[in-house]
Amino acid sequence: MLQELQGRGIIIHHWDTDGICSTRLILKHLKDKDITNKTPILGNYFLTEEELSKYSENYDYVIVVDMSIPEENILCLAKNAKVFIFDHHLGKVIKKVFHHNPVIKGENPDKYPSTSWIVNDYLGNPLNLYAILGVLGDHEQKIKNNKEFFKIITDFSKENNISFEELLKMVYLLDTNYKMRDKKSVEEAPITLLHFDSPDDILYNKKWNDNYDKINKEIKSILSLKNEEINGIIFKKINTPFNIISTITRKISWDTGKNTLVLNTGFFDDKDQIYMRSKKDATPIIKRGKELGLKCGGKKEVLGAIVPKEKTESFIEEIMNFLNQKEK
Ligand SMILES: [Mn+2]
Repeated sequence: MLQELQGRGIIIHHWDTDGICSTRLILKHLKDKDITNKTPILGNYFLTEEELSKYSENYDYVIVVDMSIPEENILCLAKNAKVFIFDHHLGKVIKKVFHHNPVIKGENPDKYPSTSWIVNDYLGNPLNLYAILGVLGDHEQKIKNNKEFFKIITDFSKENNISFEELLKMVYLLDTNYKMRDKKSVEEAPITLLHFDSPDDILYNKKWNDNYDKINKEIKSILSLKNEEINGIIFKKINTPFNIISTITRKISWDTGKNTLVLNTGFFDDKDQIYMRSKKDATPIIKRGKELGLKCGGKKEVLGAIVPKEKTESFIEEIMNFLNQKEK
């Protein structure tokens, strides 16, 4: 279906490894077309008015990848362009466009662990490095709990003589682009990958390795600070200009096995970043955030939100209450 598209196209993708690799797969598939790629302003799970008008007026088709942007954004894009969505985040089906997301159609998320996997499958490609890196990007070490996919990855690494650690390192390197707040480099990454022919090209990329060292230093220093714990919930307040809140949250929640809530006051001037990993289904609190008019989204056990500073305290309190409620 994508092959039949005419005119100018644009891919709007998530800034992380899964978004970058999914975009790389689509760009390769559509290599003869007039197509470009952009990521939203880093940290925004929506498009601004300016982005919306630019993208809907200048392109014949828009492919949204690995991002659950608000329905009204999608409908706005769909006024003048054909819209396709490939995603695995929670949300509701947008019927007016081509919305390929097996997870919201009721499929088991464990069978569709990344957008790269969904895209690769849709394109009918054989297994490849990029399909795998997207999976690993979204799950890291946790993929070991998904027997089916851990086997796929282990077999792939044996056949291609790449260790699991090297695959994981590739993910960290690709993710450095957004963590350094470098939107342009995020957008260049899928194209860079098109020109690579060996995994070593990723592993030994100088810029990504330099980024990696800087980010690691910041993460280490943040993790070395003592965590606050309230009723068995880890609450960590950080103040960093780097886009590492999801990494910090993951690390703490996976290391402690506890519900984890992180607040970063250092990313935006007028807004805060909030990130939560829960042991129970996060859907109700994501829904609540949306009711409150906050920019938020997430997955099975994850909430990410961007909150005007004056609303931070009350939303943190709601998340705490949500985490304290016994599961029915
Ligand atoms: Mn993803």
